Amino acid sequence: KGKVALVTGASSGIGAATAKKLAEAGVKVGIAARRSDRLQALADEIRAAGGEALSIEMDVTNPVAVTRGVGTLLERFGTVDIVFANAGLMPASDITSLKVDEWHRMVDVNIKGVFNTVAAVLPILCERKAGHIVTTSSIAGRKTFPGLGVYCATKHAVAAFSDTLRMEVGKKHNIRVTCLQPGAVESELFEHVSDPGYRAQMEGLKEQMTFLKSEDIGDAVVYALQAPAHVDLAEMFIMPTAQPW
Ligand code: NJP
Repeated sequence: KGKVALVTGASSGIGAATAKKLAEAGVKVGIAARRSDRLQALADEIRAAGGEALSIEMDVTNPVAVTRGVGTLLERFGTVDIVFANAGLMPASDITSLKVDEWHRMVDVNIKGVFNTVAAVLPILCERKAGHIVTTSSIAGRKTFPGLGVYCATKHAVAAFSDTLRMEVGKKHNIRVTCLQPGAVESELFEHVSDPGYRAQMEGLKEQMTFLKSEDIGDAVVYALQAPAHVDLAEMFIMPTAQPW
């Protein structure tokens, strides 16, 4: 309560739901993404419910924009305590399709976006010797799946980065790091699949099983944040009950 969070990927899905859960728990949220109309609507919704929110239009692939975004958060709320580096995309396709532009976009957003976000806030948290960084990896950061080769590579990278960060900053700077590894979650993620075969396959999954709700991930984040100070939920592997792989 009374803490300040930066949430990336907050214009839809997991980020938006988590921002609302944090605001309900009394956290002041900086909600960041590129679609400012979505962010404005979410900020209005959070304020109407009695929370505090600041909409921050920023592209996580641009380190200058991320640093500027963190600056506006600091101007408005004075500090930052929690960072949820969550923005990501998953345009599934076979590696043999050579959709190299999509590979690069995933590397830029899923990996470098996390690096840029963490880099912009880490000096502040280290200086204060307090804070909690939450990243969104995936079940695809633990295993591999055909059609998701590059996505899996990016999510393995996020898991490796997060765990190393945890080891480096936990004792030395009193900063906790939690890496989320969700299974299938209802969101707009599948809408960016350009390969028609994988698009159909992923849409078909929704008929085969009940996905997690984005709110379920928001609850998990709040749970990790509320753990006693000596407890770091380093990894959270959260699956729909019905997911068989
Ligand atoms: O997807 P979606 P999720 N700069 O599409 C933002 C991971 N995950 O909530 O910029 C800044 O609803 C985009 O905002 P906008 C997944 O890999 C998911 O499911 O306005 N922001 C939007 O807010 C990802 O890391 C599942 O377009 C950028 C958000 O990212 C995270 O969960 C399973 C951006 C995407 O929201 C959230 O994805 C799993 C940029 N350049 C992991 N590019 C799942 N859904 O099943 C995109 O294991 N965004």
